Amino acid sequence: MDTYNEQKAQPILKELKDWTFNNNGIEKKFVFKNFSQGLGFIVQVGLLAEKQNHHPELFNVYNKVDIRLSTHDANGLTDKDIDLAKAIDQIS
Ligand code: H2B
Repeated sequence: MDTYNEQKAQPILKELKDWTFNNNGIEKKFVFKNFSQGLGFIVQVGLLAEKQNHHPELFNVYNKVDIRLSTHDANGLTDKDIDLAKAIDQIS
């Protein structure tokens, strides 16, 4: 599967909302009112991930949720990550 390096990812990042390229993946930080809102979001992201059979790295501290997307099988950023990022943008 083709991977995008930071330079190749630039035009694609413009189609996404506030994702940044880092360490061969893309990352975004979300802040919610409280833990419960953040947890609800994590569950929604989990359902999208299951639907797409592509899974995010999730990090949660109280009302904050950090998401990192990269394709482990390809060792980098692929269209699978872009598709999941677009779906996450739709629900956030
Ligand atoms: N998610 C991510 N982020 N990277 C992968 O390489 C990956 C995945 N592989 N979800 C999938 C599942 C693979 O392990 C299964 C067997 O399709």
